[in-house]
Amino acid sequence: MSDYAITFDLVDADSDGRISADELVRLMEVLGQPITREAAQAGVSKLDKDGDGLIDLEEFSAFLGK
Ligand SMILES: [Ca+2]
Ligand SMILES: [Ca+2]
Repeated sequence: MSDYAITFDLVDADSDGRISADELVRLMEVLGQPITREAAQAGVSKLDKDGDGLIDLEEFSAFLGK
C-alpha cells in the first residue's frame, strides 16, 4: 500500500473508496483548520477529474503527487 493509499484511507471515514465533501469537512476539523461545506465542495470539485463529485484514490494521488 502506498503512502497515498494510507492517507486516503484515513480521510475516507466510511471506507467506500471515495472522499466526499463531508469527509473533507471532517478531515479539516481534525487538522484544526475547519472549513465550510461549501469550501469542501469547491475543493472536491477542483480535484474531481471524472466529474462524479467525489475524490477517488487516483484523483487524490494526482493531487498529492504534484
Ligand atoms: Ca468515503
Ligand atoms: Ca471523481
